[in-house]
Amino acid sequence: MMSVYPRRIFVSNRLPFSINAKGELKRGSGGLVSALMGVSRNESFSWFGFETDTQAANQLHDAVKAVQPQIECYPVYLQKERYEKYYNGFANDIIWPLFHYEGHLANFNRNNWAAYQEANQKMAEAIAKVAKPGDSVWIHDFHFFLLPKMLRELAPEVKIGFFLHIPFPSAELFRQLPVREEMLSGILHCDLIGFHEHSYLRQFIVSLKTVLGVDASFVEAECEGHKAQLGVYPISIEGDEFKEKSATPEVERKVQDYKEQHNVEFMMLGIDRLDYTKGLELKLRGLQQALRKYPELRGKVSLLQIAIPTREKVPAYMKIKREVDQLVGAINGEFGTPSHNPVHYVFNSVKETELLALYRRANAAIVTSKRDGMNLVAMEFVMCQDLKTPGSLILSEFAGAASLLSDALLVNPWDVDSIADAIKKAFSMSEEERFDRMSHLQEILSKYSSTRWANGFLKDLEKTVLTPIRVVQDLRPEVSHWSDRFQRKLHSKPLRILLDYDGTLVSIMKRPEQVKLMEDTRKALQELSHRAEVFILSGRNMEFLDSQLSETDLNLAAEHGAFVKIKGREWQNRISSDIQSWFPHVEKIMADYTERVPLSFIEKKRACLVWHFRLSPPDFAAYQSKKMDDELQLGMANMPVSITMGNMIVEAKAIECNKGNFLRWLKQDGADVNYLCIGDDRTDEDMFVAQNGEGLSVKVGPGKTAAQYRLKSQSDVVVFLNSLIRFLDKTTESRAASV
Ligand code: GDG
Repeated sequence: MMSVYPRRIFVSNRLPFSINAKGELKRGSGGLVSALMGVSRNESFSWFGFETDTQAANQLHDAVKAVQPQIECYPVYLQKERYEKYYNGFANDIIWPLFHYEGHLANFNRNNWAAYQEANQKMAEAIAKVAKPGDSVWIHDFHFFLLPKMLRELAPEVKIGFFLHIPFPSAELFRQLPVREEMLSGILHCDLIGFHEHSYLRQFIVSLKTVLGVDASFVEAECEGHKAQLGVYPISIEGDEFKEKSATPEVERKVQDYKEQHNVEFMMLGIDRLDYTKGLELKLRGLQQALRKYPELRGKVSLLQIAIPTREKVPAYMKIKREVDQLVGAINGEFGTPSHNPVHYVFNSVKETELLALYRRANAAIVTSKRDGMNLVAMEFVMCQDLKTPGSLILSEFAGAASLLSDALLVNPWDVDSIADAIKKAFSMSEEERFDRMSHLQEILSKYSSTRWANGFLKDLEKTVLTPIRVVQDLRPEVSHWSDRFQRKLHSKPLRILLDYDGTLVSIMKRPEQVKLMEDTRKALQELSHRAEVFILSGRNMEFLDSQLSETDLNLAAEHGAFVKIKGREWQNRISSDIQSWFPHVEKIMADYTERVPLSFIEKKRACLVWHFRLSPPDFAAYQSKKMDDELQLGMANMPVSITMGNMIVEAKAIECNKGNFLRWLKQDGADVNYLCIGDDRTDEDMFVAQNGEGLSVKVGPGKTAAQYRLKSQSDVVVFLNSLIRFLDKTTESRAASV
């Protein structure tokens, strides 16, 4: 046995092993277990999962090790009541319906959300105790959206991969989720995120943009300085194993039994958990329509539907069970005869040999999921087919498997005629066509096994290069929450404070001219200016800053620092570059776009031109703004102007109009002070970067930043300023007392 270093660590809701009531060790089945066991056949690996039984939690690690020495199984104990809330209350009751486009069934509840957070945190802590730098941690599925971020905080040097086994829904649906930001920013701390299908990845990217404002490509998303690779990795099954297992004499005997029991010309098979996503009622309606539309099928076609009981106490599941029961009765009532029932319905699971024999016996398998991440049943049916007597696969185009299995008879399950016609087609299909389709399907699945799937993902994860991430610390506005380090910086030297205006001291308004400084903020600024040197550093022009702040003792810097007014003096011009070389050209281009985009307008200053589109139709204007940005970047490449896209603006400004440039200019006087910079938007990042890790920088609101700290929202700023005043007074008093 080869031991690999760095190690592979797998994480799933439950472990692949359990201990039953008799104390026996049982290995789980299912696609994921086979895939991961397959990939790690000759290597040691670890696996983490929840366990609610204390005894099993204590015994599992050693019990597994005794029979499979290469596996380190780590059960993470969770109290039954907490597990219920996290697993059923949040994962199954919120994420599952919402991600399968059944948003009306999602029941959001803050207590269950708290249990989900707690479960993710517990898992992160358990893994962090074991994982070493460089190890790869592969997290599976929707139970763990928060785990990547939590684990990253505790073990920053492990590689973290995440695979979603269910669809990722459209952004329009995803944004219904009350905790949408937390879920997305949690997962973005991965190094690699994988999906079954390209369309799921596409929807994920749209959600990143809509919910977090993060621009991502199909291969990469960057957030808070960390890069996550993105990819499509359709899962598969161990096809050859299924082929072999389904051709054993034991299975063959069962096939013969079934042929005698189900003595019907054309037997269709359905194997689904009785879940509302699987579209059982649509399948039955499709069969009903086939029997109505094509009388020649009556008495010759039947459906054996195995419905595996699941979540039986949940109302939505009770409802679908009632509907299926009724439909089965109705169809058998309408088309049954004393010797034939068109639907044979089993509400129970079957043993593996029975399952294999049923796959082999069936003339067709029928999958009509409304949404399904992949659907392994369709693949298993294909690989169990004997090519001497091949059957047909009827497959919903809303199952991820449809993107791999294009030789199936693809149906839109919402269209009863589409299902009915596919049943008729499968029934009448020539042996030659069945062979062609099935042999092609088998060829695809033999070349692409679950082991390959897992290997492909792991190889890509192991290839990723860890981007060192700088964690932006949350800063609560009240002094009692400030860290010692933060407090030391504040009082070690006199303070020079640079404050942005819009979005920092005043909230962003639809119309910039409507902005007004609140009285409590003005008062705080005035007070602060008696305890520190305060600069209001804004993109606004001199007239505006004068009109809003003239009666204060503040220093003002307009047009991103191109013009400065030190308290008690006149405005001073810092520009030395040639503005005329670019200004008229940029103005002309912006005027063209203003004509094209309704309600956009140009704000003209002395050394800046700003094109605003905050009132315009958002998607159209966002698209035009990107075109404008391209055009300006290209056209003005050699001019002393910088072009940037900001929050609903495109801005062209003289190179001196830069908050970083202004900070460097201030520093030239060599004063022995600490700089505290606070701002909310992209232009403020220039000053955060120019601080070079010295002093203190605070970003206001969400989003990527170079700042060290973050205040949650603009309304926190005034609370913070008042706390700062009290803090400075207190430290001055204690300094005076100690002299
Ligand atoms: C999730 C996604 C995605 C079923 N009944 C019996 C039985 N099974 C086995 C099948 C198959 C598995 O369970 C079901 O897999 P699916 O893929 O169809 O569905 P989910 O469990 O919902 O899985 C899904 C999958 O993750 C993998 O990424 O494909 O879309 O929802 O292996 O054989 N096995 C036995 N008796 C049964 O009665 N022995």
